[in-house]
Amino acid sequence: MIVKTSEFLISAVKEAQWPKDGLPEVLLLGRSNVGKSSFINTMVNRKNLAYTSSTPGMTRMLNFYDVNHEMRFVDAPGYGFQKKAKSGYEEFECLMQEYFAKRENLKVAVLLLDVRREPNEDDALMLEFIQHYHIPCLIILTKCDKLSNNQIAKQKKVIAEALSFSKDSFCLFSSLNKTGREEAWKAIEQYL
Ligand SMILES: Nc1nc2c(ncn2[C@@H]2O[C@H](COP(=O)(O)OP(=O)(O)O)[C@@H](O)[C@H]2O)c(=O)[nH]1
Ligand SMILES: [Mg+2]
Repeated sequence: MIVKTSEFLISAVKEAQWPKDGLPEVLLLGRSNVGKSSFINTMVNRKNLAYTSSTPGMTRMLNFYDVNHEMRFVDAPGYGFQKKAKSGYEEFECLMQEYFAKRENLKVAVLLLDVRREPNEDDALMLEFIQHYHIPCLIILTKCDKLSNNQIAKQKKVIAEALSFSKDSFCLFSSLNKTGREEAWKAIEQYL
């Protein structure tokens, strides 16, 4: 994908605010701080299109970003902080269920995982959730700049086993040095 234009559209708190057209959407999912906003910025070659924040859990909305008037990235709230506030978790679940169940624009879910971490229960649940709705799922391992190639190879195994997912289908990504950007675009474009 050659990105010519990118723009923030809306932070939607309810379905009525979702864009009304047929453009394909790529949903980004992952624990707070995994690098979702940085991923969007890297993919569209912008520094601050998506807001990178150190205060997770502040948003209960879907952020829509247009790319080339051809497709959209949809940034979901990070998960993994909800246990502290049950009501927050239910809100997250409702929001995601509504989007998954109703949104015909949704073409692929991109699950971001920190390459350094073993996936936890939340990650496994998120993957089950995606599979339950029969949405194609791409797994991107973020922050690859933090590990050596050797360590990355080991982590790929650990993560694949934890999620029963093929390690060969992982995209390795770094927003810091932009590795994996082309590969991630190629993987995403297959679904658009
Ligand atoms: N070293 C490194 N840091 C990253 C990378 N991606 C994100 N970060 C940092 O991780 C933190 C959280 O990133 P952010 O994109 O806001 O995560 P989000 O909560 O999933 O949207 C920020 O301090 C980013 O600068 C990466 O690929 N490499
Ligand atoms: Mg973010």
